[in-house]
Amino acid sequence: MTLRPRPGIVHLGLGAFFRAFALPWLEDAMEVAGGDWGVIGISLRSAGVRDALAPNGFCYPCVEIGPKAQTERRITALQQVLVAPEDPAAVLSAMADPATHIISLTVTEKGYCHDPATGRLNRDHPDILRDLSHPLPITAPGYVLRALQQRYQAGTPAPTVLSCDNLPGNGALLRGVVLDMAAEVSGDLHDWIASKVTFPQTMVDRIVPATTPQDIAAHRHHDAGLVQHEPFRQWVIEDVFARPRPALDQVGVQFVKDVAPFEEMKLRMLNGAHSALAYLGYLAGHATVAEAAGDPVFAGFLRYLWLQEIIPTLVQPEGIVLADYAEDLLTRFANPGLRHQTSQIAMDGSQKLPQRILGTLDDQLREGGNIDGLLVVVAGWMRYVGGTGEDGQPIDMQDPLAEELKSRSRDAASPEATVAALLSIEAVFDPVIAGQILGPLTKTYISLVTNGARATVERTLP
Ligand code: CS2
Repeated sequence: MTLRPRPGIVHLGLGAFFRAFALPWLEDAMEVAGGDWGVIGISLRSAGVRDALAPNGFCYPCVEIGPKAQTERRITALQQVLVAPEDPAAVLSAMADPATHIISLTVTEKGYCHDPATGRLNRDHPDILRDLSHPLPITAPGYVLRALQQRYQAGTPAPTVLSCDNLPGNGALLRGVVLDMAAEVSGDLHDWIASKVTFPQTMVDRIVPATTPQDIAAHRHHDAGLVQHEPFRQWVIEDVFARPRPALDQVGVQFVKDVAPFEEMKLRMLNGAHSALAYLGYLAGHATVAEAAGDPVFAGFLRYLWLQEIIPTLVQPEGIVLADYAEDLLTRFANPGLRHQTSQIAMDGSQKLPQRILGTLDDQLREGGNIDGLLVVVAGWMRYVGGTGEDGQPIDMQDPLAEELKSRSRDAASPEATVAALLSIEAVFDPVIAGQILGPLTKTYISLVTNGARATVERTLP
C-alpha cells in the first residue's frame, strides 16, 4: 500500500534512526487506523539527506537485516525534507502550522545543548546565547522554543513535543532546556509552555548502523536514501500525549505511566554495553559490534557487567526478565549482517558516558556494589580519547569536547595525571564521584596502557 498522508508531524534531525524506526512504525499505525501522520523532516545542518531523498519524492528503501535473511519495504510517509540553514523561517512555519500535532526530535545527545552531568541547559553554549537573541534559530531547542512562541502568539493549540533520543528523562530534559530558554524570552510564553505543552518521556530501541557508500553500491537500485536495521524494535512512550495521536498503541508501541524503568534498562544495559564494546573493542582491534560480541572475552565481560554491576541497579520493567533481556542483547549484537562500527558508537562519549555508565557506577558506589567492570569501561574511554590506538595509529575521535579532551590528555605527563585531568571535567564527572574513583580508576587505566584492552578485560572476569 502506498501511503501519501498529509503531514501531521515535523521531525527535527532526520537521520537514519528515525527513518528506520519511527517512520515505518507510523506507517504501520496508519495502515491499521488511517490518519494524516505524514512527516516533514528537518535536517538541522547539511543538505545530504534531502539531496539523497528528493529524486525519489522522499520515498526510500528500508531494509531489515535478520541473522539469516533480509526483507525490504518502501517508506512513503515522508512528505518533504527541509534543510534548516537554507530557510529557517520555513521550518518554523511548518512547526507552527495548526496541522502539525507532533514535533519530534532525534538530534543526538549533544543537540540538546545541555550539561551532560546535570541535564540542565548549558547557558554558556555559544549557539544557545545566539538563539536567545535571534528570532531565527540554529539549535534544536531554539527551533522548539521559537515554534512554540509562534503557536502561542497565533492561538494555535499546543503540540506534543516528542524527544526520541537516548537521554535519561528525555522529555523532561528537553522541557527543562526549552523552559530555561523561554524564561529569558518572555514570562507569559514560559508559563504557556509549562502549563500547556506536553513533553512525554520515551524509550526508543532499534539498532540502525549508519548507511555506507558500500551498502548503497550493493543495493539493487543503488538508492542513496537506503536505511538498514535489525529486526528488533521497542518504543515505550509516557501516556501524556496530546490528542489527536497516531494509533501506535494498536501496532505494538507501549504507552505507559512510567517510562523510567524501561529507559534505564535500555540506556544502562544496551547503550552502556554498546559503549563498552565501542571503546574497549575498538582498542582491541574489533571494527564492528558483531566482531567484538563474537569474541568470547568480550561476551564474557558483557555478561559479567550486566549481571553483576548493571542489573543490581535497575527496577525490573513490567513484562521483562532482565537476565533474559541481557541474553537477547548479546544475540542482537552478534547479528553478523549489521556491520555496526565500534567507531560510530564511540562518537560523542562525553555526552553518552553519564547516562550509560556513570549513573550505574554512582548507584553501585552507594550500595557498596562491585564497579570493576564499569571502571574498565571508563578507562577505555580515557584511553580512546587520548587519540592513539594500541596499534600506534591515530584515532579519529569525534566529540563536542574533542579539543579539551585532546589537550588534557596531551598535557598530562603520566598515566596518573591523565586520569586526574580527565576526571576533573565537570561537564562529564560529578566531582564527588570523581574523588571516589580516582585511585582504582588510575590502576585500571595503567593496566590498559600496559597490558592492552583485551587482557585488562579478561583479568576483570571473576
Ligand atoms: C548506539 C545507539 O550509537 C550509539 O551510541 O549505542 O545508537 C544504539 O544503537 C541505539 O540506541 C539502539 O536502540
